[in-house]
Amino acid sequence: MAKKKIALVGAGNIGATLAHLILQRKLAEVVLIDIAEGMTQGKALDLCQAAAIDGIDLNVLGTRDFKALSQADIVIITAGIARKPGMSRDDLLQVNAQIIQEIGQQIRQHCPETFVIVITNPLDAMVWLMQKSCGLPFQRVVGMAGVLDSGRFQYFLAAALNVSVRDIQTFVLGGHGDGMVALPRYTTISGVPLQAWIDQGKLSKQQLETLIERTRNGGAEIVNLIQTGSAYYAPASAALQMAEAYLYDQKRILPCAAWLQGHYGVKDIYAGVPVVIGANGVEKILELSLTEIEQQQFDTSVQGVRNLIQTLNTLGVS
Ligand code: TXD
Repeated sequence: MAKKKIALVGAGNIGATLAHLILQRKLAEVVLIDIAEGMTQGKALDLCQAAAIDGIDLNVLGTRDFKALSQADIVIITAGIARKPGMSRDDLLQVNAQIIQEIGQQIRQHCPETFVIVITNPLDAMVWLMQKSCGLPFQRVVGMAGVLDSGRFQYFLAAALNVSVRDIQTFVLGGHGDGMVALPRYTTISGVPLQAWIDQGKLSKQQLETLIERTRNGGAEIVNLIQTGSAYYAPASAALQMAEAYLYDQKRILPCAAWLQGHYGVKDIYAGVPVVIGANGVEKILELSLTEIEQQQFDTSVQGVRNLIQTLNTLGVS
């Protein structure tokens, strides 16, 4: 079987971590594209040597030449600047928007059949801009955030309940910002609704609210600790799940930033919702019924995305 090819545009913290994970999972050959050419070629060479040590016959190319995008099965975008302490994800808007536009044009030119996973922040607005820039069908341009945010909530909840992370299923929806929407009503522990655990006194309402707030601030908590950048191991693992679902046609149900056309009462915008990812990209959007309060939270979160897109339009970026 022909080897698959994943192009990573951005060879920084997330990009390089993702490259190593892809090799370790023997998922695909890797192309690392970055403007920092020496760093990129150095990381690629190091990764090739790691693969040799691990007995993995997959190559990694490091380059700044976007022609290397050609024939990529998947393109994952981490290019851009990351947050520093005190910065919000929205503060990255203008700088990263220009980068996303440039990369979108390269994808349009070199690999118009690919599947694009955007990671760069502010995520939902960057996915929207990427789709407009590259012109690929909506179902082949998706954003990674919900898998990360859900994973953070999963980790906090497992620790609070002293259960395995493997037994927790949950969704975090909406924009990848402070308004993201955790859904305790759709959270289960080994199939048992979270509410049953609360009713049995295993978790208080206050504790739950604290975990949800910590999830919303999950990115800032790590930025404040690291000081020189933002989270990268968990974002890389989250993107890998999406890439595997696409390459292996797994029909995984994952929370991702997807194009909404009336789903959840929202039109013409990207926001985090549960989707089915398979060989055709975003194959289906799953509509969960939301309470009035959940819907209000979702709408507020989506409005935050609309505000960013409005700012881009005002800046003449679209
Ligand atoms: O859940 C999520 N989606 C978020 C996304 C989770 C965590 C981090 N989030 C965002 O991902 C973060 O706010 C940044 O916008 C991106 C990438 O984060 P990372 O930590 O990987 O940033 P780095 O280490 O600064 O790497 C960015 C790389 C760096 O090597 C630059 O040289 C490169 O991007 N870069 C470019 N590559 C190609 N082309 C262009 N124009 C370019 N500009 C910068």
